[in-house]
Amino acid sequence: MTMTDTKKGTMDRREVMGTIAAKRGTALMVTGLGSATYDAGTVDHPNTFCLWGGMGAAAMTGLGLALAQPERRVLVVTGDGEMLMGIGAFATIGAQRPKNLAIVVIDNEHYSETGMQPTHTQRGVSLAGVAQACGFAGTETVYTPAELDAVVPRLFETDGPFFAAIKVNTQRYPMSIRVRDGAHLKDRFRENLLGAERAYY
Ligand SMILES: Cc1ncc(C[n+]2csc(CCOP(=O)(O)OP(=O)(O)O)c2C)c(N)n1
Ligand SMILES: [Mg+2]
Repeated sequence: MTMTDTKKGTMDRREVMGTIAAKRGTALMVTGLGSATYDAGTVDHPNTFCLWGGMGAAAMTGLGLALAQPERRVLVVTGDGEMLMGIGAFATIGAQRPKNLAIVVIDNEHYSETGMQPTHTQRGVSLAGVAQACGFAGTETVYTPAELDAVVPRLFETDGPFFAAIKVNTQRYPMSIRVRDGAHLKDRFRENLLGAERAYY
């Protein structure tokens, strides 16, 4: 495989999120700060835990959840900047190899929230290449809706860990989510997953 990604993305990030969310079933989802969390807010679900200000922790949060909940599928959806900040997570996930974990990066090749500074993926750094080198069971870089449709079932059905970088265009959307209280978001997720009895003790 080529270890650099140089083609440009044309897909719309909100359509990508909608396509993934439509197939999530009972999967638990963790979203990284920035646009991935705002995208997820448009398809809000109590089984989604969004990181809301902490950068670089989405994949590791997903790993912890996947290890704690081996019977559930866990999907992390984050941005290229957020993933680059926590890039060591690939090595830890590769060492643990949780079968129920998939990571998606919605890769616009920019730090959108802070003003569209280019990230290293714009210069050809391949996150899929890093994930593959770290021992992920499957990795893809996705450019087209047809490729996306082929990848989505692999997020939820095949043995992981699986990684997909989904190249999108640079469209920016309003940066808002309906529920902004981090403690509430955490409690909502735990209660939905564990039941009220176990969520707080
Ligand atoms: C430790 C830390 N550094 C910087 C920031 C500021 N920050 C918030 S969002 C963001 C950009 C995120 O970029 P990316 O993950 O690519 O998301 P997207 O482009 O989809 O918005 C940055 C730099 C932060 N919240 N925390
Ligand atoms: Mg980005």
